[in-house]
Amino acid sequence: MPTRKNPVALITGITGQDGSYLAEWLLAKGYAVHGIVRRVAMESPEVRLLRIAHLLPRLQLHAASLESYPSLFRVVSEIRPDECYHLAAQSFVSYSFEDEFSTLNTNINGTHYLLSAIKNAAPDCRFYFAGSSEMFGKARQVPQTELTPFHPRSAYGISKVAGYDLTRNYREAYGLFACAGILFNHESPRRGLEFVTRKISAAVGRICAGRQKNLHLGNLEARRDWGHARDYVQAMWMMLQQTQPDDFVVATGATHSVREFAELAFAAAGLDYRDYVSSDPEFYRPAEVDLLLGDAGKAHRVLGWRMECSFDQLVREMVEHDLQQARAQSRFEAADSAPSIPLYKKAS
Ligand code: NAP
Ligand code: F7E
Repeated sequence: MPTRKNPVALITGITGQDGSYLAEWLLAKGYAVHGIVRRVAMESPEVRLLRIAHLLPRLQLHAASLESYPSLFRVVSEIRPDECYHLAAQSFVSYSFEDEFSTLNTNINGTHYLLSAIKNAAPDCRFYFAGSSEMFGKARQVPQTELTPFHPRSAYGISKVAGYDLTRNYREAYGLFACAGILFNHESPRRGLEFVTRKISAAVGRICAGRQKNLHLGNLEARRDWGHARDYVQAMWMMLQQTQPDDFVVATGATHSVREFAELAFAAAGLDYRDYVSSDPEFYRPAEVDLLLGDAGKAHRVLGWRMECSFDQLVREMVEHDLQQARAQSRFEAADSAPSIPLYKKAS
């Protein structure tokens, strides 16, 4: 564990869903929190830094590129962090079918450059890699544990297996305190609008506000093990507080279908999803993963990690947030002031 009075944390991907919750968690614990962002983010902070807008006065942001080893080395050398949480990635699985190359380049090289920079400039820094249940893909056993073999089914999954192997190898070959979390899907009102849960909750909000008429989804029978991002970032931190570096599955241990999510989300607003939702082949994937269901037994035993938010609470929180957002957007437009409404609420 860090011995400095105010330990220093560096987060890549701090502008994303997990980065924003993790930054809140670390600030509350007294960390000095630094984040790596793309240079363009500094140019249009009102859009690109939306999820961390409420934290900005307490954060120190650095422009650097995942594609550039020198830029990462410079930031790591300057800050010499106690802990580094590597969350930045092209994280949308569907997009990785459209552009395998950028997904592989960003996700694999970015992880490699960062690990190498830490090894060379801050070898005592503890490192967290954001692994994914997508690494299991065509899973050979259900539920999946840390010992389940990987069989990724997308460039995204492949990139995460490579990142996982790089992390393990830096631990074994160079003695870095490097951990990989194998996190199953986790959602929140800060989820990107392209992911199915937020696509649904945002549609419910817009339909109730009269801004949208229906919702086209892909495979309604696809199932996921969905938890709340706020609970999952705590597991990341817990991994880096152990005496030995190790890898952990983080999951709820229950799955639900996209159909069930939609049913609950529309019902939370008093609507019947069957009146609005249709399945459109456009949103099907060329290859789907098998039943991804996580066994977080090791995280429970070793880390003492527990999830607090149930599936029902998660759906309700997302829908309530998006109902408010859509209503606020309509009110502003009616008043003809039409400022852009933040898609994410402040700390919750
Ligand atoms: P997210 O909301 O999509 O955030 C991704 C972050 O990565 C953003 O800050 C984004 O920056 C940054 N990023 C993407 N491409 C980049 C590039 N080329 N250069 C620099 N930064 C780049 O993802 P998340 O849900 O918070 O997930 C965090 C991490 O956990 C990701 O690595 C994801 O693959 C992994 N993961 C997520 C889940 C999940 O269910 N959420 C599950 C397992 C693993 P911009 O804002 O500038 O785009
Ligand atoms: O899809 C189905 C889709 O895009 C979930 C990322 O955080 O979690 C996330 O990846 C399921 C899939 O997330 C639509 O086919 C149906 O079966 O919300 P998603 P994901 O692909 O599971 C993993 C763990 C990560 O690591 C990733 O970074 O929902 N689905 N209809 C749809 N999906 C989308 N996006 N849109 C639809 O209309």
